[in-house]
Amino acid sequence: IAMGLLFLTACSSGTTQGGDAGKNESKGIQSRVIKAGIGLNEDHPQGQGLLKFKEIVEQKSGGKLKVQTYFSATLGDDLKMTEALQGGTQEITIPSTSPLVGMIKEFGIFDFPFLFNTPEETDAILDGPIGKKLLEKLPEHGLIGLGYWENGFRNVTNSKHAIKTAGDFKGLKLRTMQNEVHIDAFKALGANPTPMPFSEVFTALESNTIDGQENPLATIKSNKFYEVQKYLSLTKHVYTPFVFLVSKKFWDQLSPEEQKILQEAAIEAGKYQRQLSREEDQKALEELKKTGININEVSDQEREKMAEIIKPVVEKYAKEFGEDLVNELYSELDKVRQ
Ligand code: KDG
Repeated sequence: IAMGLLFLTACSSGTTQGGDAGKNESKGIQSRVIKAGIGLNEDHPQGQGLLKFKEIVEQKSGGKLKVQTYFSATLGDDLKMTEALQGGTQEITIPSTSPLVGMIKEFGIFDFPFLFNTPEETDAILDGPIGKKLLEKLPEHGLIGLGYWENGFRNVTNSKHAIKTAGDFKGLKLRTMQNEVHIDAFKALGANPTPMPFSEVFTALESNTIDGQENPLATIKSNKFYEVQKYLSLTKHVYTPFVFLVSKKFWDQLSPEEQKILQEAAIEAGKYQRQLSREEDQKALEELKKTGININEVSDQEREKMAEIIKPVVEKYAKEFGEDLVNELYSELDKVRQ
C-alpha cells in the first residue's frame, strides 16, 4: 500500500519514473494480474462476457492489467469465490445474486417468482435506483459491485414427467440454488427442494440423487443437462441476475484510473453479455430440440396458477426484505410497464 501511495504521489506531482516512464505509468496504471472466476463454462454467455471484459481491460490499460480467466467453477462455487474475494485471494467473480442472500437478504427481491416479464423490465430495475441501492450494500461486506449481468429466465428439467400444470411439481426432488425464496416457493408447489452449489448438479442428476433442476436454457445446453434429463418444461418461473463483484481489498489498492477501467469494462462487457444471453436463449432452444429431450410449453394460465400458489411466500419475504423496498420495486416496475 505504501509503495502504491508513493507511486501515485510521484505521478500526480508530475515526477517522471526514470527516462522511459510510459504513458500508462503517468496515468497511474500498474502491472497487475487479476484473477476472475465464474461457475459456468467458457462457451456460455457469461464466459463469453468475461472474455469480452478481459479484452476491454487489457486494451484500455495498454496490456498492464491482465485478466486471468477461470471458468466452470475451477476456483469453486459462487459462495466460495465470493469468500475468496472478501479474503483478498481472488479479485473478480460474477455469481448469481440468489446465493448471496445469506449476506444481503434484500437481494432476495430478485428471487420472487414471476416478477419480471421482459428483458426491458429487468434492465430498468437492475440499472435503476433499486439495483444501485443493493450494490451499495456490498462494500461493508468487503465487496464492490460493478453492475449486473444476465443469467436469465429459468426453466425446469427433470427425469420423471413433463411439468404442464402447477400440480405437476408434486413430489419432485428439485435442486435449487442456496436461497430461501426459491426453497419455499418450490415447497409451496409441492416439490421437494434440495439446495446445492451449481458445480454438484450434473453428478447429482446423473446419479438420480435429485430428479431435476432449474436454470436458463443457455445453461441447460452448455452444461449438457439434456444428457441426464428427460423433460424440459418452459416454466420461465423466475428471472435471476448475475452481479459483477470485485474484492474490496483489491479495489482499494487501485488508482482512480484503474478503477475507472474496470468499472467501464464491466458495464461495456455487460451490455454485450446481456445481448448475447438473449440471443442464446433462442438459439439454445433450437439446439436443445435436436438433443431428444422432451420439451413442452407451459400455458400462461398454469403459470398464473403457480404464481397464485407462491403468493404467500412472496408476501412473507416482502415483509422480511422490507415493504418499502418491495413497494418501490413494484412502482418502478409499473413505470416501465406504462
Ligand atoms: O457462474 C454462475 C454460476 O456459478 C451459477 O450462479 C449458475 O444459476 C446458476 C445456478 O443455478 O447455480
